[in-house]
Amino acid sequence: MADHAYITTPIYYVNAEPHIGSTYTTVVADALARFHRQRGVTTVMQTGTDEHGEKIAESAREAGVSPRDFVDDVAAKFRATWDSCGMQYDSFLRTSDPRHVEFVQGVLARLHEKDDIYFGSYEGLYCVGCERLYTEKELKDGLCPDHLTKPTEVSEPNYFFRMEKYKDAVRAHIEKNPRFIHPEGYRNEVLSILKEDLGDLCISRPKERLSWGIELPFDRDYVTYVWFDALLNYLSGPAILGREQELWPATLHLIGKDILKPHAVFWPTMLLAAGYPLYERLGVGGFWSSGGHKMSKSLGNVVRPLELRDKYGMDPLRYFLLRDMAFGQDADFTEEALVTRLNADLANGLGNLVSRTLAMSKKYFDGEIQDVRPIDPADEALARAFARARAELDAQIDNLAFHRGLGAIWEAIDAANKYVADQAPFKLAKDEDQKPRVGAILHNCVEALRVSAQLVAPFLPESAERIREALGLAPEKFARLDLAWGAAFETGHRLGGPINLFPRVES
Ligand code: ME8
Repeated sequence: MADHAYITTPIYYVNAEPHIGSTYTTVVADALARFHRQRGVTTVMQTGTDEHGEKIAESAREAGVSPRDFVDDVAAKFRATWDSCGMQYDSFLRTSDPRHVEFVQGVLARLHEKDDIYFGSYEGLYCVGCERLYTEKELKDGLCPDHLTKPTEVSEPNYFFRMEKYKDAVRAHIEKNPRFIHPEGYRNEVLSILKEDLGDLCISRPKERLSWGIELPFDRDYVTYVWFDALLNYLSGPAILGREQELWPATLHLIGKDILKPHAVFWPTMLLAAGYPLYERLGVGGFWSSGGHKMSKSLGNVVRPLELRDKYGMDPLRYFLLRDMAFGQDADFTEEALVTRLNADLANGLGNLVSRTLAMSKKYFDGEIQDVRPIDPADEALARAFARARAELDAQIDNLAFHRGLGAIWEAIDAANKYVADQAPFKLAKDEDQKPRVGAILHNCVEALRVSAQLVAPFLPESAERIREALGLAPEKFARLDLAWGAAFETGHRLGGPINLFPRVES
């Protein structure tokens, strides 16, 4: 495993409030960050807000407030939402932060100095929703494929970044590094984009038309806007933390498929021009629809994370998002599907294992852990099922296949529930001579719970913590993933009473 993990989410536009899409990418980043921290890797997760540009200025105008007040308000809402959802980010980057502005101006000045930024004429079809120019070929029936709106024709003198100059080097890098863009389908898409004529990247707007941007240090009549400003957040964040040397290159940029081209084409060319090594990996996620339709305010089907958290709890929401979408592919969100997962995997699976283990321990031994011996081959098979789950989880997470990783953990949880049914301690307990074996079976069940809680901790942090508490296990011991089976609990250790981790929801 790498010596550090620096994981980023996109910085979200402040013209919309957090919804299930931004929540998904942030949950993925948070789960991965926790996964690495749990394995002792120095980890930084960064998220934030993208606050400059035409569409933000427009939204502020519509709200009847100044852009500054507008962005302060929405950025605070993002932060508060992620805090309420328990996201453990280490850095929250706002592009209106003066330290970010200064960083961007420094890069602009250097690139201008080496003639990688020049003054030219800007003409083309511009989509304000995407804040970028489109070629005729990229449009669908003359409309932006994402927003289904007609782009505006623009023509004005502006500053350009020499993207073409670095294009071949980026292509060679992607060809040489199969892991650079994941999943492979998006890698192929980028390689074909890079075979075409890209042109250079317009990076400015005349200030008289757009004042809500970052002033170019070499021409105060112009500002830079969205992409040149936003992408640099991944570098300015570590610089603000004073950890640029340690954290760059980023180990993983997580994005949605809508912003593939800026991240896989604009950003690496910018990095090469500015003399930075390229980031290690781009993880491209699919899109959530809502009830079979694209999420939109006008359709009234925008799914809000806090409403779901209040209704079902944050862990069930996290579980559903990570389990029901194969990372990279699209998926559909419905509350029914969430409830199905909650009842089947959480309540019947993990929740059941927790409640029956603690209830039987209480009933037969007053919550006291017994000797793990006598050992039966079934006990060893159970321990092996959890060792396999751990290995499979690590491999699947490396592949960003969260749904499969969780599937591997649940195979072990199912094996544990089957172990209880097969070993039937509730039957053996009727025979006083079998008491030592009943004690050993329950010790194994407690071990299964301990390892289950450790494995699910990055994905279901609140539940893992509740299980840890119920088991009466010290945090230092819980943090150790490599604890041998049977070594976590001394004979005589006291467990807490049964808990109802995931109450069933009637649909
Ligand atoms: O594009 N399903 O910001 P943005 C899944 N500021 N993920 C979704 C989603 C959906 N329906 N909708 C949005 C921007 N996302 C720029 C980024 S980065 C330097 C600048 C997620 O607020 C997904 O991760 O439009 C997508 O890439 C991101 O939100 C876009 O957020």
